Amino acid sequence: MAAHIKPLILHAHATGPNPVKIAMALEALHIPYTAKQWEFGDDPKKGVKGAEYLKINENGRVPAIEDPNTGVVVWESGACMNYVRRVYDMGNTIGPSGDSAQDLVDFEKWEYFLLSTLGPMAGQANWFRHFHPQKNEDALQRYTAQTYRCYDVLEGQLKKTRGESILPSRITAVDYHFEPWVRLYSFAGLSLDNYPMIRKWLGLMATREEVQEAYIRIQGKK
Ligand SMILES: N[C@@H](CCC(=O)N[C@@H](CS)C(=O)NCC(=O)O)C(=O)O
Repeated sequence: MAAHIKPLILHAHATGPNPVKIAMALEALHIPYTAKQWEFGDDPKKGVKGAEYLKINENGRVPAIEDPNTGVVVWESGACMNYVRRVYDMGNTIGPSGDSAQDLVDFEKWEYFLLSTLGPMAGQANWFRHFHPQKNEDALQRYTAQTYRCYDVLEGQLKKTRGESILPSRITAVDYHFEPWVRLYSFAGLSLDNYPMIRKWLGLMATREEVQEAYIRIQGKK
C-alpha cells in the first residue's frame, strides 16, 4: 500500500509530546511522511505562532498534517490520529481491538481521557514547574495532584492487562496518545514509585520499533 502513497507532511516540534504520537501511528502503519520542524514562538517563517504556520493551523500548535494524497489538512492530535486511522488503517491494526459497542466506547473514552484530562494536567504541571515567569506553588501543587490522580486511573486500567497495553489484547493508538505524556513524568517532577504497572508499560513501549523510530524522526535524527 505504502508504495504509491505520497509522503504526508507532519508538522512537528522536536520535544513537544503531541506530534510524536502521530509519528508513532504513521510508523506503525508504514505510511511515508516528512516531519517538518517548527519552533515555539511567533517567528513569521519558523514559529508555530507565525504567519506561515497559522495558515496551516490557526490555533498555532503542533501537530498538524497535510496530506498530498487527499488534499486534507488536519490539526489537533486527536483529529490527526483519527484521520490517519480512517484513511490509512484499513486493516485496523491500531484501532479498537474489537467491534462491539463497548470496544468502540472503551477506545474513545481512553483517548478522550488523555486528550482532555491527563495531557492538559501534565502540561500545566510542566508549565508551572519550568516555564511560568513567577513562582506559583498553589498552581504547581494543584496540577501535580491532578496528574497523579490521572496516574491512579491509568494504573488501575493497566492492572487489567498486567501493564501490557492500555486496552486489552494489543497496543493501539490509545497507547500512542499516552506514551509521550507519561514518558515526561520526571520532567514534570513526578515519580512512578507508586505506579508499577505504568512503569512496566512505559518500559515495554520504549522497546517497540514504531515508538523508537517516531522519536528518531521527530527529533530530526533521520
Ligand atoms: N490539543 C492540542 C495541543 C497541541 C499542543 O499544545 N502542542 C504543543 C506542542 S506538544 C505546541 O504546539 N505548543 C506551542 C505553543 O503552545 O505555543 C493537540 O492535542 O494537538
